[in-house]
Amino acid sequence: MSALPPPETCDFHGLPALRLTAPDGATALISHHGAQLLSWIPAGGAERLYLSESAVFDGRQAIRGGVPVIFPQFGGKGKLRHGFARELPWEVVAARTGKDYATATLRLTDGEATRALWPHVFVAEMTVLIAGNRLDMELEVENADDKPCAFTAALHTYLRVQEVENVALQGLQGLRYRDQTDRNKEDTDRQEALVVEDELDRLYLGVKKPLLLSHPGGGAIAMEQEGFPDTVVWNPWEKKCAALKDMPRDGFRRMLCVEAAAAARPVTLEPGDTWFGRQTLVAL
Ligand code: TA6
Repeated sequence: MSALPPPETCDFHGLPALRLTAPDGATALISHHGAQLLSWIPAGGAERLYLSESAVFDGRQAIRGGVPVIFPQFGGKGKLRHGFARELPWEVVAARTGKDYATATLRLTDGEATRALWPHVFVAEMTVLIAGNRLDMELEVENADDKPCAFTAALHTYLRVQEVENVALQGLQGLRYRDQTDRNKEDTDRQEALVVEDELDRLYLGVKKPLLLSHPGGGAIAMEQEGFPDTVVWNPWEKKCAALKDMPRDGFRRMLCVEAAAAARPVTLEPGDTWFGRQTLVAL
């Protein structure tokens, strides 16, 4: 049997990236910068992730779109806002094409710069696996220090949509959420499906069931998460989008972030312990 070609390293807007191609034709593109997934095309399908046409690829700031890895702080202000993981180069530690999948793992460890912001010794690994119509993303964090650490994290997934006002997100009914556009006011979602008609920034708590994003006439996406207790749903809408320099003015219409997160309460790890969080997307 002939060996399957391994994932290739390529240049994407001047940054090194890894292109995964599964034997069934599914593809993914992962930037070493931030271990950020920038493209996912399921077998026989079309692009499912939103990547801003105005994204900046300077190897310093986070890339607007795809799946930024948020660690060790979700949200907040200052230098640690949404963490440093999305702004640093990760190292590829494994990449492989199997009989019916392709996968890669990238690693980030602490250095002087990270310890100045967050005083911990850690090993973070981001694994992406594609197979057919399925995408698995897993973030694993090991506390390699001799003291406990606490962090928040997320996979800040930007889903591509044709027109955000036409999509419906099901699976959140009955859940408590914090409205991040309104001083984190808590409420319960009573709607059968969430429809986006304005700025939206909600942190849903205790999300255990799968979610379904459907577009009329377009493919749907089912999403499941494990290890991440929360889900953030975000769309900046017109005004906030216009203030984002790395997004076109109508960019908000083409995306919806559905993020698997550990954000409401920090994850605490004892020395030597490991945590993982996974988000799975299935294109329907
Ligand atoms: O996850 C939602 C959110 O925290 C929003 O509040 C919004 O600002 C967004 O992330 C994008 O943040 P960024 O730092 O990437 O501009």
